Formats: sequence, structure tokens, C-alpha cells
Amino acid sequence: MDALKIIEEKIKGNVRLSKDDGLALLRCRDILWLGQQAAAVKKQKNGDRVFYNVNCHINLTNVCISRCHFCAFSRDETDSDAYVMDVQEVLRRLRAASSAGITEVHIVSGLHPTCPFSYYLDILRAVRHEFPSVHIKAFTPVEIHYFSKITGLTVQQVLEQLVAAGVQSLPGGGAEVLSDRVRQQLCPNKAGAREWLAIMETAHKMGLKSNATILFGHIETEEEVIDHLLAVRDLQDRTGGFQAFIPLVFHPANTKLSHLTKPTAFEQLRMIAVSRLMLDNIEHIKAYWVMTGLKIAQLALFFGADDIDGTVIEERITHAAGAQSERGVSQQQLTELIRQAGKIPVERDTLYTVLRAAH
Ligand code: V47
Repeated sequence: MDALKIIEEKIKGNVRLSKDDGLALLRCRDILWLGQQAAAVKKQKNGDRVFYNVNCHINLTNVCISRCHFCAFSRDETDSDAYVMDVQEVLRRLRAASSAGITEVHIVSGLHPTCPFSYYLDILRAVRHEFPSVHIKAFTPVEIHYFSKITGLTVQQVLEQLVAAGVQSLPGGGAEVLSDRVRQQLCPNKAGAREWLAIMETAHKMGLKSNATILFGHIETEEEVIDHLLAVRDLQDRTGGFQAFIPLVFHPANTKLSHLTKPTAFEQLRMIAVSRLMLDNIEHIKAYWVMTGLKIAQLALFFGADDIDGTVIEERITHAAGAQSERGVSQQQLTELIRQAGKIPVERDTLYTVLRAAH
């Protein structure tokens, strides 16, 4: 039996795939076979349901000391287009978004050289006070690591203060590729792979849910991709705290890697399918349409994705790197896109409680 036939048997029998299986899947050129396998697993977990949520992204500042080579969003404090939002600005944006019915705000930030930790806590408290029913998903392990550094508090203490001020779950960003080689080359000035995983572990053990991501399509090797998936799977075995995995498509424009080309549709769909097949213990695979574009996000529903994030008002990070996708879509556009694919749109909240299901 050839390797792919053996993998097919394992998938049918719900047998966990190995590192070698993962590498064989990544090297597989039969994209339709890959899609079929991943879609079958998705169907087993979630039937024809496709989840989405109504949310809004707020990037508090673009000033960042890390200056990762893949990032087109960050600025130095002295740049003319550097910004830092104050509390009023955040509330003003949220008032506009809440009239669109958001259930979640996704707040992340650059690693600002001088903003004190109290700045972030003040923002959280103000949001919690004015929008008590909006779920606050905020701050990646990279930011939490930085807060710990600038305050001298432990990671656990930082998390406790964030939770007391309003944080209810963590987004999955800052993972990039969980490889020391890749991080040394692209983002040496921030939390490393071990730290990212350890902070997620601490958060999960405190009862917080989070997501996980991979930023793919730059300098990573196939082996590094599979090792990343295995590291996330391994942590999930121990904590069960990851709700969704999100492959993030690298956009090279305006970055130090602008000589690279954006991953093709083939590569994007393959990453979605391989993530679904390797991450047997993570319930949801998210097609983040801001990075894939709406058309590939729709196709991703046939390659193992069961979640499309979200109505996302005001996305900035990917658009700084040349994304041509819309800056936000309406709920109706999103549900129509899911229906057209023959699937059932289900509006969820951040913790995947069903809010509205179509029939
Ligand atoms: O951590 C930075 C990535 C991430 C670029 O948890 C880039 O629900 C592409 O993590 N091209 C932030 N990607 C986005 C993120 C996210 C998005 C949506 C939902 C969730 C969630 C998390 O964006 C960063 C970095 O990995 N990024 N620059 C770029 N040029």
C-alpha cells in the first residue's frame, strides 16, 4: 500500500497521524483527495454547519519595538503615521461597531516602548463597563510576555490582572512558526516558541480558552510546519484550551520579505486541509477570509474549515501588507457565501455557543 492509502485508512479509523504522515500530506499534489479527507473529518465533527461570528478588531497602537520582518503594520514611535488610541477613541469605534451587533471585540496591540501596563487595563475596564455583554478576546502570548517583562509580574499575575479588567479569552496570534530558527530570522525581539506555548498553557490552566495560528508562506520548511502543528496538538492534549486553529496566509507587500509571493490558492487550501487532518483534537479550523479572500474562504469549506471569522470590522494588519480583500463584510454577505456552498450558517459567540442557526 502506498503512503497515502495508509493515511486514508488511518483517517477512516480515527487513528492519529504521525509526523511522517503530516509530511506526506504536505507533499501531496492531489488537492482534491486531500480536500475529500479533510472534509470527511470536518463532517464527522460538525456536519454541514459552518460557524461565523460578528466581531470587530481593534489594534490599539502600531508602535512596536519588535519590528518583525513579516509585519507591514508596525511603526517606530517617531514615524509620522504612528498612532496610539486613547480610551475615548476605542469606545468611539466600539459604539459604531456595536450598532452592527458585535458579540466580540478582538483587541491586540504593538509592543509599545513607553505605554504602561495600566494603559491596557484602563482600556479593558472602560470597554467592560460600557459594553458588558461584548466578549473581550484580547492580547496574544507575545504581548503577555512583554507585559510581564515591563511590570516584573509573573505571566500568571499579568493574566490575572487582565482577566480582572475584562479579558475573557486570548486570540491565537504571535505564534508565527513555532521554530527557533524561523523566529531567530524573522522576529528575534519577542517571545520565543517555548514561551508562546508556556503562556498558552498557563492561560488554559487558569480556565481561559484561546485560539492558535500559524503564519505560513515565507521562509518556513515543511518540517517546521508539521512540527508546529504537533506542538499545538501536544499542548492541546494536555489542556484542551484551544478552540480553533487558524492558518494565516503570509502577505509580503510592504514587509522586509516583499520579494516573496503570497501563497497560491493551492497552498492555502492544502494548509487548511493538513491542519484539519493533523489537529485531530481541535474542534474548529478557521478560514480567516481577511487573509484568504472571500473566494478561497468559501472553497476552504470543502477542505476542512468549519468556521469563517467573522464580520471583522476595521482590519488593519493584513491590509497594511497589501491584502486586497474587503475591510469588513456584512452578516448577510457571510451567510450567503456559506449557503451558496451548500452549508448551514451558524452564528456563534466567542466560546462557540450557538446564537442563531439557519435551517
Ligand atoms: O500574529 C503579521 C500575522 C497575526 C502579517 O485568534 C501577518 O481568532 C499575514 O493572529 N501577512 C495577527 N499575516 C492576526 C491573528 C488573528 C487573526 C484573526 C483571528 C485570530 C483569532 C487571530 O497576523 C500576527 C501575525 O502572525 N501577520 N503580518 C502579514 N504581512
